[in-house]
Amino acid sequence: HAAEMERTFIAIKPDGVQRGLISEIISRFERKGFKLVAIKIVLPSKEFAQKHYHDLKERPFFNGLCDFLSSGPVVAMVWEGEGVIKYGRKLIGATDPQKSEPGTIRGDLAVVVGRNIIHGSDGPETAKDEINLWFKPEELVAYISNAEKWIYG
Ligand code: DGT
Ligand code: DGI
Repeated sequence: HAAEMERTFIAIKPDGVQRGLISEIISRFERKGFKLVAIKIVLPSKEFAQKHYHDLKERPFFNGLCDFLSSGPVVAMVWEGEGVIKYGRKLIGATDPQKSEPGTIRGDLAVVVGRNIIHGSDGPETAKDEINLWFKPEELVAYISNAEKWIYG
């Protein structure tokens, strides 16, 4: 199944960290069967936040969003697995927690769009760009998990 393996960038934002939701969020990805290949806690600068959200620079909430992302520690991660980019978004739920289904991370754990606790890459191109922005190549760890043969058969 190595050919179908993909990687996505997932970040627990300052609200998720401050609310003590790190383990809750990690465990949802882990129990699903996805593999953690990079993780660190960082305090992004405002300039870094602007790079991360560059696609949103014309939006009225861009400045507040970048202030928010740089306001506290962020847990930056790379998760690997078949379909992890698209299914990661499904685990996360809709951008606006009022519209996220129960059972999703935002649906279960957040209330407003400006404090939606988690970020996940929205496609293969952004996944690649965001992984490169947040991580050096040597911070990504490739390894065989013994669970894989039970997850993928
Ligand atoms: P803060 O955290 O002190 O920057 O204030 P919040 O809690 O309102 O932060 P946030 O990130 O929700 O919004 C930042 C700014 O962006 C806020 O001053 C209001 C503006 N904003 C947020 N959402 C929208 C929106 O949907 N439309 C417009 N026009 N402005 C918005
Ligand atoms: O990929 P998502 O995080 O689900 O959504 P996105 O890339 O469209 O937006 C990035 C972040 O910007 C989102 O997690 C929260 C914030 N955001 C998006 N739309 C709005 C917003 N924040 C405010 N305050 N108002 C919005 O309409």
